[in-house]
Amino acid sequence: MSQGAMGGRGAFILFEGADRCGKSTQCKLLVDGLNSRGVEAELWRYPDRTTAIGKMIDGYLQSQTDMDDACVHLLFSANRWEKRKLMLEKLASGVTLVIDRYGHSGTAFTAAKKQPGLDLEWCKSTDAGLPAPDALIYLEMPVEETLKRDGFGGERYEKTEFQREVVKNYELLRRDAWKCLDASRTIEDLHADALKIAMGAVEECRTGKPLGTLWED
Ligand code: DGP
Repeated sequence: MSQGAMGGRGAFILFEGADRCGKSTQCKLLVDGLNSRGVEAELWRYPDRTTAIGKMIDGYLQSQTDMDDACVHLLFSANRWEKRKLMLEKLASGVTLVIDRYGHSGTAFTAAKKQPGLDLEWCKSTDAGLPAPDALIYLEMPVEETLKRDGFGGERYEKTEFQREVVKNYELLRRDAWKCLDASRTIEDLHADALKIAMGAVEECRTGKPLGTLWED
């Protein structure tokens, strides 16, 4: 029986971390793990490059286009707002969403540019009111380690100094409720922990935990 059929809403499980920390692998494994335990789960990621806004972001990330820093921040944020309604519908119907990046990336990455006016509070403000995650799994890894991983270096933000600033911003955003996992552990170990955290959140949401909003914690 699906989660929706059993009653209760789905959970919003968020993965955050610097580039190449292993989020995408863990997101996929978690969705498979949840589905195989009878929890209907979907994988989402931000930016969602399939929408019209997402295509503009994609062009920017691949350095095909240039854009004002505030403007591109607003596009990333709009990309989350444009999917809010669907997100609420999915969660209400009992589907658990495993999401790769969200407003926390939005703030950590834009604020890392250190542009006048684009401080943490301004960056956060454009996402205020979006649904908040029920569990935030933060994959921690020294920037030096992520640099050694395959595929690093292709896109606009994949530069050592920039990633260091991103990690500093995550530290400023960090809350006690975050589940911080050492991303240098094995894929299997991380998955086991992520699954435990996610199953806990799924159960809480099924039994009535209300959905929060950013940044009310
Ligand atoms: P990904 O598809 O997860 O590799 O993300 C693409 C890149 O965009 C990555 O370097 C992180 C960055 N990013 C993700 N979300 C946001 C956002 O909301 N704002 C900014 N400025 N950057 C973001």
